[in-house]
Amino acid sequence: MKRKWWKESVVYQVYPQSFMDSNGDGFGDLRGLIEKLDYIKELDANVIWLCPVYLSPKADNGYDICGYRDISPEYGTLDDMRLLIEEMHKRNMKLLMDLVVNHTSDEHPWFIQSRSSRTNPYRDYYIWRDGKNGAGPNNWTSFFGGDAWAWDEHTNQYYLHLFSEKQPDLNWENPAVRQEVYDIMKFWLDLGVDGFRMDVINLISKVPGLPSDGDPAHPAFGGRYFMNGPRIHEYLQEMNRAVFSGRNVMTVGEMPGVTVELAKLYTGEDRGELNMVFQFDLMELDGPKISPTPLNLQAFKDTVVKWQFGLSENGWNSIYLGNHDQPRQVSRFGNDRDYHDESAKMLCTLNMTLQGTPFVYYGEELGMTNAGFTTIGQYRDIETLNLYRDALANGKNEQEILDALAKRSRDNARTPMQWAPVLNAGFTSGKPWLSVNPNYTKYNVETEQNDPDSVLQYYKKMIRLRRSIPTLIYGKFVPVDCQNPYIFSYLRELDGCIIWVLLNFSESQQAYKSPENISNTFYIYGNYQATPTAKIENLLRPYESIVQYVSLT
Ligand code: ISL
Ligand code: CA
Repeated sequence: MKRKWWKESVVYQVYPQSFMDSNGDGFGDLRGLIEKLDYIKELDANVIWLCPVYLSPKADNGYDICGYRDISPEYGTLDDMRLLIEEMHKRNMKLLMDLVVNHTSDEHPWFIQSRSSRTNPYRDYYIWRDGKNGAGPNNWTSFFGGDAWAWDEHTNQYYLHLFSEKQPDLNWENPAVRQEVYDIMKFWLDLGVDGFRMDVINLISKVPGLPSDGDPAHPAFGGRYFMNGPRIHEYLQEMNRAVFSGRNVMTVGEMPGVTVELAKLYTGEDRGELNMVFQFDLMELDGPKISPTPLNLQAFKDTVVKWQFGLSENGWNSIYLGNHDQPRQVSRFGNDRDYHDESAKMLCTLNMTLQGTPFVYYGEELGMTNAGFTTIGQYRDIETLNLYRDALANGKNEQEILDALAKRSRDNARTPMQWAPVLNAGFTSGKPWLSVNPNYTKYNVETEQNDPDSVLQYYKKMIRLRRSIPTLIYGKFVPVDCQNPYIFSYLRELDGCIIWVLLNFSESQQAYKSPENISNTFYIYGNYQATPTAKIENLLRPYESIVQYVSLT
């Protein structure tokens, strides 16, 4: 397997609106992020993925862009961006920009032109179609609820929007659109950024003719025809030739609906497409957002194993359990009430010991939890508000909806970063755009810096281990005790160096099996004090995690 800097990196994801507000307007900004670079550096994450800061009317918090070469004034200026890059490079850190090019804002000048007349030169920058029987041309639905087609009265056609109506899809079939995107990417690389996280990038190629989902006429495309279309590999390869030649960048493509088989193509070493993808299999194990179901550990393990095996030879995984679209990982996969610290540390251990590049979402390193909102008025996210509206209209009970949102709304992970046990958690001196989680008094940077047993200290230690032990980066993944319903256990092996990871996903003590030919173990790190009990009786305490060297006979 080839060694690469982006395989040896740990990425820290910043949701800029919620990270640090430098001027008291309640919104995080670039100056705030710059103030906190030393904090991220000390964590030993070396790459930052910055969610969108471009000019945007913010219908979807910046994932609706109307100026790709400008910064939204709430975040700062292009000069602030230059300063951020300079300050990061000084610290040997790299910056990934969020590239949102499946769609633009409806307020982007291209779309304003496009919708002005059927003959406008920009008409074909977007996907316009005549309707069928008084509705859109096919049955596609928006990720944010409702029809994916919006009627334009002025030109009497529908346009496609896989997200909100304010996010019309670009027409990648048009070579001029592709050229525009490549020029934008070069602009940012020339400014000094080190790579891109590409938003829903497998949606840029749709199946020709835009057949309705489920239409059996196109068996090769799996029944969902707005994703992984026939030209996707061509586009990504073209992008590489046009933009990345001669540059040593990092790329990660966000891909709803991607399979292991497709990911092998997207990340294969000699294919010239992407370094890694974000897959959604683990995010879809606990039911739809509006009606969540409990997690099944066996399914979780099987999914991790499938991806670890699938991309072990040729390709590369990204490792994440949370981001700005998902609930907080300790609330979802751990137990944020009775075993908060133990389970937050256990999940950190998982993230830092799998094969693939780990992503840490801001605040995860403190054990930040779901928001705990109880009324709809507390939420701001467009997806959440639409889900609520649609579910109510479908006759669902309001309390059930609120319970579901409390588990799965995207706003759970967007509450302000918890810096200190002071007003607004030290995030802003003004009124935060989204409420601070009241548990900031307990889980915050200042308090956790001073507590040797905190989740934060554990992250610092685990990230350092991850980055300094080649076996944890490149080692082969070998599952152990596969059918254990409570414990996830696996080896990582490289050049005779073997590391054994044990993770208890349950609230009680559990027995585990050792690999058969084991002769000796040497404890590296864990989330409880090391005791002989675990070794002798093969028992793990609630949410216990242990990382150890082993020798085999
Ligand atoms: O979380 C999701 C899956 O249920 C979707 O809400 C999410 O929109 C999807 O994963 C795609 O996400 C990306 O593109 C969206 C943007 O809202 C998300 O924040 C972004 O990560 C549209 O640009
Ligand atoms: Ca601000």
